[in-house]
Amino acid sequence: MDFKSSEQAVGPRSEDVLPTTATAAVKVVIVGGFGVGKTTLVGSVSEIRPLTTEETMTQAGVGVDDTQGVERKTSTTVAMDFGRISINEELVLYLFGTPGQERFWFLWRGLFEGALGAVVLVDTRRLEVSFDVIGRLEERGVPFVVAVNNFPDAPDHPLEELRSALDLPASVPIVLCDARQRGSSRDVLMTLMRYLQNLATTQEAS
Ligand SMILES: Nc1nc2c(ncn2[C@@H]2O[C@H](COP(=O)(O)OP(=O)(O)OP(=O)(O)O)[C@@H](O)[C@H]2O)c(=O)[nH]1
Ligand SMILES: [Mg+2]
Repeated sequence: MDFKSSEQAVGPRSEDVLPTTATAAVKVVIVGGFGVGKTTLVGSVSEIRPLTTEETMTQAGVGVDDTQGVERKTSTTVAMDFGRISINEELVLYLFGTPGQERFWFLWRGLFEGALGAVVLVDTRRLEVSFDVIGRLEERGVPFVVAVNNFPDAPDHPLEELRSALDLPASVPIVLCDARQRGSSRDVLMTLMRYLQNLATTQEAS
C-alpha cells in the first residue's frame, strides 16, 4: 500500500497559515449585482484557496435573474465567497463576497456584521443593478469604494460620468479594475484601505 501520497496531503499548506506577525484582522465585503465578478475578485486576490459556494444556475432563475451580458455564466454564488489577503506583515484582510442574485440578499445582513468597509463591483453594461446595492450600503452606514470591472464589450464611460450616473458623493473613490488580475484586485483593496484610513483620520480630527 502506498501511504506516501496521503501523508503528503496532511496539514495546511504554508500559504494557508496565518503569518505569526499578523496583529490586526479586518473584515471587508465584496458586493455588487448579479455576475459582476465578485467571486472572480475574491479568487484572484486570495492567498488561501478561496472558499466559494457556487452552484449551477438552474431553471429557477429563468425570468428572475438578468443574465444579459453574462449569458455564458453557468454558476452563481448562493451563500458567500471567502478569502484572505495579507496587506503587510501586520494587517490581514478577510474577504467576504456576497451572492448577487436578489433572492439570496436576505443573507447580506449577517455578512455585513463587523465589516469595516466594502467594495462595490460594477459592470457598466448593467449599471442599474448597482443602485440597490449602493443604497443598502448607505442605509447601513458601511463605507465603500466603487470598482468598475473591465468587461471587453462594456461601454467605455469616463469615471466621472459613472460617478454621476451612480449618484456617488465626490469623496467616494471610484477606480477601474480587472477582477481576474491579482494585482488589479489588490489595488482595489488598497484603495479601500486608504479611504478607510482617511475617514478615520478625518473623524479623529473633528
Ligand atoms: N472579461 C472579464 N470577465 C470577467 C471579469 N470578471 C469576471 N468575469 C467573468 O464574468 C463572469 C461572472 O463572474 P463571477 O465572478 O461569477 O461574478 P459574481 O459577481 O460572483 O456572480 P454572482 O455570484 O452570480 O452574483 C465569469 O464568467 C467570469 O469569468 C473581468 O474582469 N473581465
Ligand atoms: Mg459569485
